[in-house]
Amino acid sequence: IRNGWFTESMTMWPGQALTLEVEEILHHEKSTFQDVLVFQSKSYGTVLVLDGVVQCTERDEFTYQEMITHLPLNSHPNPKRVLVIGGGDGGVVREVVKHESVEEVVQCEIDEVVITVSKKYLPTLAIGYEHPKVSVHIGDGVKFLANHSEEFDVIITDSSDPVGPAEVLYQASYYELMFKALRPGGIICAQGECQWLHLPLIKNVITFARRIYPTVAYAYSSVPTYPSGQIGFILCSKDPKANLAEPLRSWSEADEERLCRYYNAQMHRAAFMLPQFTKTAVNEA
Ligand code: AAT
Repeated sequence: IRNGWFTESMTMWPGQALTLEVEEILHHEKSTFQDVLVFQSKSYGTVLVLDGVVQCTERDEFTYQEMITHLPLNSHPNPKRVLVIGGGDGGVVREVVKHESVEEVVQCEIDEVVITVSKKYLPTLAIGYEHPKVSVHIGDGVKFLANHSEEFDVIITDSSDPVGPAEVLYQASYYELMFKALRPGGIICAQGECQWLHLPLIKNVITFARRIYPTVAYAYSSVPTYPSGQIGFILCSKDPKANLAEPLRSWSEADEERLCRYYNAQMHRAAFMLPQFTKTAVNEA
């Protein structure tokens, strides 16, 4: 933070940086795993930053949390048990419990400090933790998965970038563990970085995902405060006939209006329509 402005810079997006005007620093500490910063911004509400990288802002968090959740959940015929890896702010579990079929949501977050500061400073996200269907496990997602097989209908990996504690979540071995932890017909959805910045990384993940899962697809959404204003999602299904781009279940228009601010059935389909350079890269993977 310099002269009242926070600048997000990182090796993963050299030569560019998002800058937000700061009104007040609310919290700053080094946890066991990462540098945790929460500040009040001038125009994006409260902002959560881990290791210098924006994880969410109050103003635009809904686009990411809704898409990473409702794309896989509405592509599943009857999701009952859902696992969330990461997602310490609580926004994803808040979205998961909007699905009435869901009986149980388990979250595995590595850093308890992220949960604690989110409960204090991001209550509209952390409200997810108050739901009786949600239980939280503190630990590494890879270690957690190693002890679970054929248990979950959907696994959402709401992870930070592959520099730091989330590096393990971008490896083939993690995708194999998720496959094993899924029930038949299960679906995974993972934070899939940005097509403008990380095409080689995206291609690499899709390549090994295709060796493990019969169905793999890429989708993306607009998020103003993520690098280059977009973020992607890697979706895989155990079902070889699955068409992830077509929601199997959808809400009525009235329910879409009541439950969502970004997601609707049309945005679901649209998210899988890729610009040619991305489509080519995904096809080559
Ligand atoms: N919904 C907010 C967006 C996030 S949060 C990512 C979370 O993943 C963090 O709370 C972090 O502590 C957690 N995490 C990192 N590594 C692991 C791990 N190995 N096991 C479990 N949880 C982990 C993502 C923002 C994306 C930013 C894009 N630039």
